[in-house]
Amino acid sequence: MTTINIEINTVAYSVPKLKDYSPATLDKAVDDLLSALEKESAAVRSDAEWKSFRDRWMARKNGVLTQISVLWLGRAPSGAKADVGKRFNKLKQEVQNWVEGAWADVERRLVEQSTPIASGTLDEIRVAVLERESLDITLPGIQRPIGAEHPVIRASNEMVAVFRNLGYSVQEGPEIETDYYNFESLNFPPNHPARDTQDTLFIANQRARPLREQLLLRTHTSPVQIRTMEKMKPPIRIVIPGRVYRNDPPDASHSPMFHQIEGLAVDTNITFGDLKGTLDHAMKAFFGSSVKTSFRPSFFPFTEPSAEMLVSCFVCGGSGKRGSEVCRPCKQTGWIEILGCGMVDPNVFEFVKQNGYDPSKVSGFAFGMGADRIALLKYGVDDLQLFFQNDVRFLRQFA
Ligand code: 2NL
Repeated sequence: MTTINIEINTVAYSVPKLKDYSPATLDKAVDDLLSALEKESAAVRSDAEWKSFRDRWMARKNGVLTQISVLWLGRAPSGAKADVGKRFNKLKQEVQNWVEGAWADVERRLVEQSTPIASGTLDEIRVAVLERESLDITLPGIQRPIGAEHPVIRASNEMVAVFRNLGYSVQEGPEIETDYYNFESLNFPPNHPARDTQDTLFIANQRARPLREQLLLRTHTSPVQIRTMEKMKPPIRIVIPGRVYRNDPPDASHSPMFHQIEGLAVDTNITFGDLKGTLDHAMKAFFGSSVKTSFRPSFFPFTEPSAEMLVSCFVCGGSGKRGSEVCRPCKQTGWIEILGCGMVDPNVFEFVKQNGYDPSKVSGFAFGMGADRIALLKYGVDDLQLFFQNDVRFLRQFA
C-alpha cells in the first residue's frame, strides 16, 4: 500500500484587529494565535526555514509580535491596557519558547539525518554536533597536485637563460603577423620563391587589403626582431622565444605549431667570429662543456653569409656508434644539426635604417633554432607528438 502525504495549504496567520477588548475576545484572539504558532513551528524543517519562521514572528520590523503590540496593545482603551499588556508579555514568552523549540528540532533532525553519531538528550546531541564541527588546525593540509613545466618550455627557458647570462634581453611579439613583418622586411620580396619554403597559414578574407597588411600566422619569430629594431636603437642583444606556425602535417619531427628561439646582436664591428664564439659558448652551456661545434655554409633570405651549426653528438660522443649499435640522434655522423645562423643581410637593415641601423655603420649576427627539437635532443625523446598530446604519464617524467 502506498501512503501519500498531502499537505493542505492553509492561509498563513495574520494578526486581526480586535473589535472589542473583552476577556472573551482576547482569549479567542490569543488561542487563534497560539494554534497558528504551533502549526508553523511544526512545519519548520531546515536551518533556512527556521530563520524565516523566527523572523516572521520576532522581527522588530513587522514581525507578528510587533504587529500585536501596535494593533492590540497600542489601540487598547486605557481601561484594558493593563490586561492586554499582561497577555502580550505572556505571548511574547510563548513565541520565544516555540522559536527555540523549533531550532532544537532542526538541530536534532540534522544530527539524525547525517550521522553515525548516537542520538541522545539534547545536551548530548549538542556536544556531538560541536565535536563534529570542530577543526583540528594542526592537521596537515590537503595536498593539491601542482603541474610541472612543459619540457619544451623548460628547454626553451634554459636556452633563453644562457643568453640572458650573456646580457641578452628577452622580447616577445604577436603570433598573428602581417605579411610585411613576417616576409617583406626580412628580405622575402613579394612573389619571391623563398616564401614557398615556409608553408604559411594565412588568415582568411585578407585579399582586399594591401599585401603588406595581410594577416597570417607567423612562420618564425623573426618579425619580433624587426619590431624590436623599430623601437630600440643599436646596440642591441635580444632573444625571442615563441610559438610559430606552418602548414606541416604532424609526424615524429613536424607539427603545425612549434616553438622557436631566435637571437640577434647588432653593434658596430660585429663579426662572424663573434657569432661563432657566442654560439659555441651557448651550446656548451646548454648541452654540456664537452660538445664541439661546427659550421657549414647554408642559405637564409635574411642573412649573408649564412650557416648551419652542428654540435658533436652528445649521445655517442661524436663516434657515431653506441657499443655495437648505430647512434640514432646523429644518424652515425657524429654531428647533430642544431640551428641556422648568419650575418644580418644589409637589405634587412634597410627596413629599419631610420632608427639607427645604417648597414654602412652597423653589423650584426642572427640565429634561429627549434625549441621543440632541442628539447627532443636534450631529453632523449623520439617523437615530437608526445610534446603535444599532453598525456600526464609522459609529462610527469619531467616534473
Ligand atoms: C632556422 C634559421 C634563422 C635568423 C633566423 C634573423 C632575423 C633577422 C635578421 C636576420 Cl631580423 N636573421 N633570424 C637568421 C638565421 C637563421 O633561423 O633554421 N631556424 C629554425
